[in-house]
Amino acid sequence: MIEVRVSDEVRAAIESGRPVVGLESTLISHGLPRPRNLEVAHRLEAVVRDGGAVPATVGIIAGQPVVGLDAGELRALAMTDGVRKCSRRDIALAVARREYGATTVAGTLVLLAAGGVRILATGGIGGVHRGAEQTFDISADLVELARTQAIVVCAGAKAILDLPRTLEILETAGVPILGWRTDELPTFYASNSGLPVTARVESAQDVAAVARAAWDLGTSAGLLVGVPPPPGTTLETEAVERAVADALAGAERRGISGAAVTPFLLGAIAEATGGESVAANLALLENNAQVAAEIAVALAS
Ligand code: PSU
Ligand code: MN
Repeated sequence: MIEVRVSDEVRAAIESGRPVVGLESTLISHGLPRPRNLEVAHRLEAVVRDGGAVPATVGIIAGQPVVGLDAGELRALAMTDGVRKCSRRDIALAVARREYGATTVAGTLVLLAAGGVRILATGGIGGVHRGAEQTFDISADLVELARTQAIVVCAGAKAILDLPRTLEILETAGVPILGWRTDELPTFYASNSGLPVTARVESAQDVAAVARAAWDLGTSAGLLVGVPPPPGTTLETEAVERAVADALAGAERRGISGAAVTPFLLGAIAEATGGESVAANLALLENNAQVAAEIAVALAS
């Protein structure tokens, strides 16, 4: 079992059955530009608190996995170079070498499970990359969702991915996608993908009931909640598609592969949209954190 340091506040909340919401840190270290990334990290925690839950941002500090980073630790992950992007496979490396690590959705799920937290908010999950039939680039987020009893609240999967194939893998893995007051999978920059969710949910109680039923059944998989980005913050689909196509071509030209692909594409799209994608990203992150808090409160009651 991995030794996870759970902060006093998070531990107290878990022990007394109060709601906790996990937050990942890769989006802070590798997904957003400085110094906005640190502001966002604090803002997401504040949103969770306003929603009546305790935030537990996850990361690895000098080799120590932590559930519930403090302000200094958040700053270190946001502002330091050379932070390792940690999916499940990378955690042991960061621990053994006493490194700083930012956890992806997959890495965060591993550490939250060790710490006893069952709900996580993020922006968009990783998924099947376009061209995966050639590259086999499929995010470990999907594998971890398939084997962790947790709720992941997100704005769907990002338009940089192959969304239909991502849905197919989730179906194979036994992970339902609950559409938050929507019938369609959100695509991060847009609320409509034309792709159906498994079921529509109208409330946090609704989500909590499905999760309890899944866990009571002993199913090992997680649940995904897809929350449409807030109105007025979405980007025009055609502009996104152009930016994605250019970013993908750029990645190929430069021979970028593996864990570097997602951060590269996000950076290229931010540049191509003049930072509009970053603004959209922030809006939906807050929105997702708020919905996750609501669900955590429903789960705890
Ligand atoms: N989506 C974003 N920003 C991000 C990520 C996803 O909008 O920074 C990060 C998440 O941490 C996610 C990870 O878990 O990218 C997936 O990376 P990969 O495709 O290498 O598994
Ligand atoms: Mn990958």
